[in-house]
Amino acid sequence: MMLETSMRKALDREEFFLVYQPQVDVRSGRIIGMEALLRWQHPDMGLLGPDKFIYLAEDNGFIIPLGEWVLRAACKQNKAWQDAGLTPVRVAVNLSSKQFGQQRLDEMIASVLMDTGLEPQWLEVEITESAIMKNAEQNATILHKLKEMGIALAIDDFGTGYSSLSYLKHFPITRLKIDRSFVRDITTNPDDAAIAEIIIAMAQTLKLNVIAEGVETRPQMEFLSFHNCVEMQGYLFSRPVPAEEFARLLREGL
Ligand code: G
Ligand code: G
Ligand code: MN
Ligand code: NA
Repeated sequence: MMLETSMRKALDREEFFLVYQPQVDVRSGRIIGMEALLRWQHPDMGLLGPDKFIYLAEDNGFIIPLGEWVLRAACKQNKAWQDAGLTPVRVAVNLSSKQFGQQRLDEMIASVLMDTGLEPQWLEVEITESAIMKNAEQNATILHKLKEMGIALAIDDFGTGYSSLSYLKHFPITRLKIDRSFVRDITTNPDDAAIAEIIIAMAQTLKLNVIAEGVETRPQMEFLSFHNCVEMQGYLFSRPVPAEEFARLLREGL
């Protein structure tokens, strides 16, 4: 069966699942959040990452029900962990630009929060610069509604888009995620180091939180924390892990 056809059946068959990657405050060493990342356990093709099927779902419209499923599953899981007495943390969910074309994205998100009982402060949505800019005016309206609801808004892959910085003024952004392409060679490439430092300084000036992605080594971590970026995500701390394992990390620490 074509991947595109089997995708529609896969939701009913519960072949999709989420893994969670910790976000850490390196000052305390504590988990302060997690990014929910989609996986597909395909019956014939094995485990598929989003790079294998998200673009198809975006092309054929399936991203709308799939994106809602992801949000619902992430919020439900986070609420369940809170109810079980685990340290409350926020969950970050990736949104596709196609979901903004959806009528009433803000209402969909509000109803998921209502249904799951998760308070909005524990949800963050991640959007790329290009997704925001695709339909800037309409998106600004939606994002302001999310902000009024108390939901956090992170810019994913920050620094890799082609957009002007002026959108930072017009959108209610709460966090910048330094793209991992700048982090990779941060200790050896002066240009990457300079870019990361500028993003951190800009976030401070604009009173935004900043988190570094793709942190894999201690020297990268030390460079970033020396330059006042203390929130990090990457293999140095943990890979994205299944729910049961994430619960254990929350309970016992990293
Ligand atoms: O988890 P992984 O490193 O394989 O993710 C690869 C890409 O897929 C990342 O850019 C990530 O933002 C994207 N991605 C992961 N989960 C989701 C999801 O639930 N929805 C959307 N739209 N993108 C996702
Ligand atoms: O684009 P987005 O930031 O949503 O993508 C997150 C992706 O980054 C996930 O696919 C995740 O598996 C991957 N990732 C997370 N930590 C690391 C890391 O330390 N190194 C690398 N190379 N990839 C990472
Ligand atoms: Mn992301
Ligand atoms: Na990213």
